[in-house]
Amino acid sequence: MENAPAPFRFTAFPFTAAERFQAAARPPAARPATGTYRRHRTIFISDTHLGTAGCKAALLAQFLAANHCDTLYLIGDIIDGWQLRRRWHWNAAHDRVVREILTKAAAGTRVVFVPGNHDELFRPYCGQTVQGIEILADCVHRTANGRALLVTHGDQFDSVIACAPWLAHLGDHAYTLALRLNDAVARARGLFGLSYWSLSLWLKHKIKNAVQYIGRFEEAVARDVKARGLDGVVCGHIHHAAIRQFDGILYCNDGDWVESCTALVEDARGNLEILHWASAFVPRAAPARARIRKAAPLPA
Ligand SMILES: [Mn+2]
Repeated sequence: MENAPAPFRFTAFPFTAAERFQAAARPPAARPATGTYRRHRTIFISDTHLGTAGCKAALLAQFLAANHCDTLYLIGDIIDGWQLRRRWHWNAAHDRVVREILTKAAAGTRVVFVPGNHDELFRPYCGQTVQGIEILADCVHRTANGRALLVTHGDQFDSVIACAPWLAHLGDHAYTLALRLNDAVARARGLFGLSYWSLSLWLKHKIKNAVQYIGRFEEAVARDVKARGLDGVVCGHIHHAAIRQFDGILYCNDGDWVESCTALVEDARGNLEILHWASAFVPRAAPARARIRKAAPLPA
């Protein structure tokens, strides 16, 4: 057991005095009225990138407060460890997200954390349970209608990251810049009472290469899952929510909370759908309600 990692302990998150002041000055997230709470069998979220300025932590905390589930899967890139080496960003909204997750775990929700590439620092702790949260390298989720879905972050399918980590980090820097512009646009729209809209998300959808990349990623994941003899997969990583069929394999991606603010939810009968939390969110309007984009009926 000499190679076993030391038990994981929560340590104080690194705050700066300025961040503490900013956090205290912000109003708390609008908490939806009790009647708007939604129950799901399962919620899958990923790519929240807590610790970065791009994380839509206030919306995420609001989503977690308003949506209950039996099982919550946190599918990687939840806390952005890469950011620790640059400028760590943490405020009261980021705190609320952690508190909502821990509250769910304490209240009996099964919470499973599958680390991704940005939070690979948690990978040595796979197999441990911390504060009621199971940390697993990956796992199989069985839906209410009996389908076996692989739950994994998905970075192992990304040839860029697998072959050249420096290329991924370079791309990450360029992306951080796009996200900063994104927040300026969001602030301007907020001043005019417009709903949140993502510049970087729009750009990515417009860029042909990105679309081709997404397609290749989705196919690679589906091929691997088919070879394992499973019915489908739920992953994240590429920040592009989708429910698609590939050659009899169900491919689900729960999106992200940096741009699109999406979650994948399963109801009591095993139906899966993508929940778009941001599109219905208008600043100063309360309570915000999620617009549900109905997925096509899936074979059982
Ligand atoms: Mn990732």
